[in-house]
Amino acid sequence: MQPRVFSGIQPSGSPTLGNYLGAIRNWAEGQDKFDNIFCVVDLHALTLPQNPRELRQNTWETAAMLLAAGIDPDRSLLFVQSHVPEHTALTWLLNTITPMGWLNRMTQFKTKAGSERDSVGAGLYNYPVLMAADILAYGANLVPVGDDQKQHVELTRDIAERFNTLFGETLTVPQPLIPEVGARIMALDDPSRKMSKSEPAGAISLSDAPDVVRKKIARAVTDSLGIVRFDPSQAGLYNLLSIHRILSGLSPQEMEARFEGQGYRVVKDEVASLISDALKPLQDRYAAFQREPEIVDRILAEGADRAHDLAAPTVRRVEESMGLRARIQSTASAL
Ligand code: AQP
Repeated sequence: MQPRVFSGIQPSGSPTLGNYLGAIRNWAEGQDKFDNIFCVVDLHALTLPQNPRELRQNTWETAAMLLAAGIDPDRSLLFVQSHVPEHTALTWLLNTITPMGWLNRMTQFKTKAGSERDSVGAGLYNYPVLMAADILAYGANLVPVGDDQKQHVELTRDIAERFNTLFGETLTVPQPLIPEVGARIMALDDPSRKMSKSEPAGAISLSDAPDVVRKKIARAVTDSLGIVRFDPSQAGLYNLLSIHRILSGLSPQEMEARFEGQGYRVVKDEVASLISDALKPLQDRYAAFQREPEIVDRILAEGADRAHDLAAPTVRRVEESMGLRARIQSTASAL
């Protein structure tokens, strides 16, 4: 049997080049190697304020983008998180065995809550437990994610191990699968911060037209050294060269030789062209889904039914291990 992978993406804005290079592209490429489950995690998006109309729109757009990026419904299960109630049911159960101290250590909460720690919703604090439920409900073996989500997958492992120790072997303990290159694409306007869909100023959206990509890359923050080296201390340039490397397949040495004696403008022009060339087929397929949105709706409806069939037995086992459903069972056996 192939190892099962589970991964999700939040519809918290337009998917970005960071999401694509760090996650979606690898999901699409790995489809023949794994038993694949991909999810648009709208309940996670709700952990920060969302406009309901925009959330609905972003959920559809994100699902259609995944399909346009090559997620194939014949090889992968694709659905929307809130369409499968087992995710929230399992979250509650796992919450009861997750120590607060573990959640206090999560860096994403610290970054996202910032100075608003006391006023953000409790859902933001519980975000990692919902993510653990997503993964554990399907018995996933591997979780392909960008570097930023590694800590959450490690927490998922801890929760699964704690559950198994407390109640007996029930949950599969997953492993993170982090890409060697592209695990963290940085914001164009501030290369010390990762590119994020909720901060569009520093992001390339997967739907950006070539002229928009060119303008954004031209404005990307670099440095005043004027030497093209593949060196993390030149953070802005390093980010652009990392994008180049993934899309062109050139090694760092080949890139340095190619750009020797050239200014950053040449690098930026090439990076912009590589991005637009990579996005073009994806954008064409996305436009086709926009013309026939019912295709996406049908794939998501079928995906939710199949996901429910897979997750329900796990949640049932978890409930029974924890001592729930006892009355229902004894009534049933008395009949
Ligand atoms: N900048 C990035 N570089 C590489 N990988 C990235 N991912 C996100 N940003 C980058 C990976 O994309 C997948 C989906 O991410 P997500 O939507 O679940 O949540 P996120 O990591 O919080 O992504 P964003 O774009 O930054 O969303 P917002 O702005 O809502 O917080 C994950 O595998 C993630 O690692």
